[in-house]
Amino acid sequence: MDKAILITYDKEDAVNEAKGLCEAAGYEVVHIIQQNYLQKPKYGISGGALEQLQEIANKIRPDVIVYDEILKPSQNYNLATELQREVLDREGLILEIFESRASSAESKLQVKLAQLRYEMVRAKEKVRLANIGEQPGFMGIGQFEVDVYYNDIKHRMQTVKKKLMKAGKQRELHRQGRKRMGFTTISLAGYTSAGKTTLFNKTTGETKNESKELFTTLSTTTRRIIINQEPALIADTVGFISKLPAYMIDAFKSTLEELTYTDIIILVIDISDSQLELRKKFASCMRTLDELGVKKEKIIFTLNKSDLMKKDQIDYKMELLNLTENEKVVSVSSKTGENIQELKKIIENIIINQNPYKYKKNEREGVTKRFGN
Ligand SMILES: Nc1nc2c(ncn2[C@@H]2O[C@H](COP(=O)(O)OP(=O)(O)OP(=O)(O)O)[C@@H](O)[C@H]2O)c(=O)[nH]1
Ligand SMILES: [Mg+2]
Repeated sequence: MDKAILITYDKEDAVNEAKGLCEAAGYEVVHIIQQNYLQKPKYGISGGALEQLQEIANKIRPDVIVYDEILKPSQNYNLATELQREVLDREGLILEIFESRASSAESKLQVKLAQLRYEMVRAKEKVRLANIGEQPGFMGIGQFEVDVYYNDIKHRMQTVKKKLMKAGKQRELHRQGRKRMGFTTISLAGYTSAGKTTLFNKTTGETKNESKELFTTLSTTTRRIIINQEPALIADTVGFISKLPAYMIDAFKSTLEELTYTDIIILVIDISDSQLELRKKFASCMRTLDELGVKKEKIIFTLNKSDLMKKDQIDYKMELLNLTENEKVVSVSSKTGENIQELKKIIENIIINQNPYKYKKNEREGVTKRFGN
């Protein structure tokens, strides 16, 4: 396994998440440098910290230095030159994970687009440096090569975007089809590693990959389940993470867009997280859902991993997230199956409320309501 030195914040949750990302990308973290501030102009870290890092890197000889924030191209260049090693910032790291995980044609395209955007930012910086007459540094290439390089990226981006647009249209058609057939659609959403796939497997009898590694799921899987004797569609989705640049969310837009059109969203929350992590991740999820234009009424707040917590701890955390008054809250364990029936009941009620006429009719005809598969 390749070795990494990790530069991150002086906080336990930041360290854990960054380590998780490194491991998901296939790096073993052999040393951690913690800083309480990470946005220093020239190297991202202070001169003192840089010296310390140089010393350690000479001893350990890591394959890569991971910087748990977004670095400007010039900062990345400065740092890599000083250390004579590859430097990977948070964006680059997440891109590596996405690249290794993408399996469907669409997710591969989405990752490609994100990578090209990442390159584009760097190409722009090269153009800027070339324009002010500075040696672009990176590869010591001149204005002409920079232009060629820039235009090439632009061109490739257009090609990928066109293909993605086609995939998006295909999705739209599927969506309309589902609507015509009267299917209720349910999507699982939540921070990466919250347990979406585990819950998906539990409710559908599927055996999709679940793992403690971050970003196990990158493409959407949809399955049919029966609610009130009617088929509904439930979809597993890509997880959220904080400090992700807008363009990356944008690249995954057509996948995430499903959340905008879905009838019900099961927001999976890992209740076993520390208070700090819990609040941070919750805020990050709510922000992303809001940006996608999801209505709050559609959300079922599902506090997962209840098997790891005592009841009063769960109650306390529910209060922390301001969810006590909300009737669409349920704590479950996707592992043991505890309270999954409760969750299904909430889904049932929402469906009945969303289609009052249909279900009144069923009642009159004496159809018994049942949820099962
Ligand atoms: N104890 C416990 N562990 C759980 C529960 N649900 C999920 N897990 C574990 O949490 C980890 C993450 O689960 P996943 O289902 O892969 O999470 P995800 O939200 O799909 O994650 P990504 O696809 O990576 O975004 C796995 O190791 C699961 O076994 C639960 O109810 N209790
Ligand atoms: Mg998953």
